Amino acid sequence: MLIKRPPTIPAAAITPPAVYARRREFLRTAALAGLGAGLAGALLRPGTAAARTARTPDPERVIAGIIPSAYSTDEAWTSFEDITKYNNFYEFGTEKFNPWRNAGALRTRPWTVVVDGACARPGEIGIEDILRDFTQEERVYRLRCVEAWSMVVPWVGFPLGDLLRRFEPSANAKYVAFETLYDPKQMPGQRRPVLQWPYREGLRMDEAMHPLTILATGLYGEILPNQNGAPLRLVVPWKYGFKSIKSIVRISFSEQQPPTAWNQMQPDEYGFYANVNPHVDHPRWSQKSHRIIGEGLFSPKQPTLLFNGYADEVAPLYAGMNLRRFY
Ligand SMILES: Nc1nc2c(c(=O)[nH]1)N[C@H]1C(S)=C(S)[C@@H](COP(=O)(O)O)O[C@H]1N2
Ligand SMILES: [Mo]
Repeated sequence: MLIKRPPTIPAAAITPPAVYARRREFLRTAALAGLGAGLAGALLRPGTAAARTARTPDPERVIAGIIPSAYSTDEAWTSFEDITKYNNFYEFGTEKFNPWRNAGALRTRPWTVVVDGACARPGEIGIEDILRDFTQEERVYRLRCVEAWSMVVPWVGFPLGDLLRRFEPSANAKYVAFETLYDPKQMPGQRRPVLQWPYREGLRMDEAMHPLTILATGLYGEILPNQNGAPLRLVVPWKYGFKSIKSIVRISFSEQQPPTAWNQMQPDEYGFYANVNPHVDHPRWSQKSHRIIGEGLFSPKQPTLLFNGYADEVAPLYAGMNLRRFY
């Protein structure tokens, strides 16, 4: 798909004052948190600054008190336009532009997430409590889709493990299962059996507790647009996009590996682990390289890195595992 884009506008010409103010606030918070100049410097790389200035923040949607995360990459951010108009969210249609067109009417307030299964304190938590109780961080992560494109997204979110611990998972909880809202009235895609609804995903417990795994509540400093999985979605930066389940209403601890929407549909195409891995091809295409959305159809392909470049952090999770078998 060819994406048309306006010519690049010099950052300084269009940077709204609010963005400068927010950037200064990041630096102050970073200094207070003792994160040091390296991180503050990374946030100010020219590419990063240019990408973020393409967006005038919507004051109604800004999330207060966001702190920068030490886990961020310093790559240039994909534009807000590309992040919000090129999505997979089959509940709103199977074309990349469908979620942007169709997800607007989804009601994301009030919103409750049930947490149950193998844990000592099953219960539920509302989205407002989630935003209040868990420190919201800005985490710039790559998101890599199995179809050979990637984005660099300034997510807002917090470690999934922080939320899971509150419900006291049992020692025999080996997996965590996630479920999207099922509501065909609001999600027209669910009126057709494109996937087995509701959309489901799962992680092994150690993957879920890894500090790189986050629940995202926003992007570009604002609450999540519906098409990106509002009000709460998973982001696992070393795995393929489909693991990043959107609009989550249930999280369940389990002793058994849970079924996932893509496994149920096409077991040999979409494995449970779905680690970004250039050495294991998808049955229908190579996974050795990909394009960065926003750099154009004719931009050079990037070599895909093992675990999407996060190997130093996550390779130990898979020590001794045959990743060809568990793909
Ligand atoms: N509920 C739900 N979650 C979903 C999907 C979906 O169709 N439904 N698509 C997945 C796929 S295939 C990808 S690539 C990512 C895309 O996330 P993005 O729209 O934020 O880029 O969402 C994932 N999460
Ligand atoms: Mo995907």
